[in-house]
Amino acid sequence: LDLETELRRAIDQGDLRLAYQPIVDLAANRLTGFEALARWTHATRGVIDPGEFIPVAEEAGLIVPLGRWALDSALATLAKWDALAGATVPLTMNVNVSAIQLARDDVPGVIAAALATHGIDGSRLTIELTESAIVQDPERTTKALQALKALNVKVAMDDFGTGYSSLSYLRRLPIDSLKIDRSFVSGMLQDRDKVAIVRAVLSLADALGKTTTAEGVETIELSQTLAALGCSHGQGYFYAAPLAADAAREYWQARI
Ligand code: G
Ligand code: G
Ligand code: NA
Ligand code: MN
Repeated sequence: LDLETELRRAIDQGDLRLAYQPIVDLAANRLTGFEALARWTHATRGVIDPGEFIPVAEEAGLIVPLGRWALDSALATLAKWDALAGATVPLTMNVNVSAIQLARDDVPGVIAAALATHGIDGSRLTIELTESAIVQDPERTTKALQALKALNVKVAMDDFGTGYSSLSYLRRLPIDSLKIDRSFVSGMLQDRDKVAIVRAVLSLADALGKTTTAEGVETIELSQTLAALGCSHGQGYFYAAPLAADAAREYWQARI
């Protein structure tokens, strides 16, 4: 069977899982939430990377059911954690939304329904969009982001600096935060050019009133340097790799 057929079946059978990577407030060294990342463990092929199956899902139109599943599943996890704690746990959830999903599905409607189903306040959800989402269909993206704003849902620009979109979108669109791509962060202590880029992004974000999350924070030195430069949040192996749901629960239970 080809990957597309197998992926279709995996989505139908509920074989995909979400992994959860911690996001930390750098200045306070405090856990604030998780990014949900899709994982597919195939019976014979083993773990297949999202870098491999997300493009297949996008081409085959499967990104719509996959994206709906990811949103529902991530919010179900938050609701489960709330129930476990007997109160609303002070954690946020980031979910990736593909450009093609945004163009083909009623993403705000799907999100509104999932928030209601699981009793989650919109302010606890952040949608991570890549710059390509904006380039693909600026008008539709603008409408969708405005509808998300009405739900109090936050929007983060993922992999910031690696795409092709115009900086003017940052002014025009309701984007709350920038995720600084790992390629600029890892190794930045040994590379003046990377530091210059990170500083420039932080300065831009600050001037525009947006928060920032550095990806690929692998060492304590990086976390301290980024905090000193004014980056608000960090994510990376220094804190934890993406964790299975139970391990993520243990992670926050030990810290909250
Ligand atoms: O987990 P990993 O770092 O390998 O993920 C690589 C990329 O795959 C992420 O940066 C993200 O862009 C994408 N990805 C992971 N999970 C999802 C998902 O549920 N939906 C979409 N659209 N992309 C995802
Ligand atoms: O940036 P993007 O979301 O595409 O990348 C996500 C991928 O990066 C995931 O596969 C995740 O496992 C990986 N990742 C997460 N944190 C780190 C890190 O600190 N260092 C490296 N090298 N990879 C990381
Ligand atoms: Na992402
Ligand atoms: Mn990313």
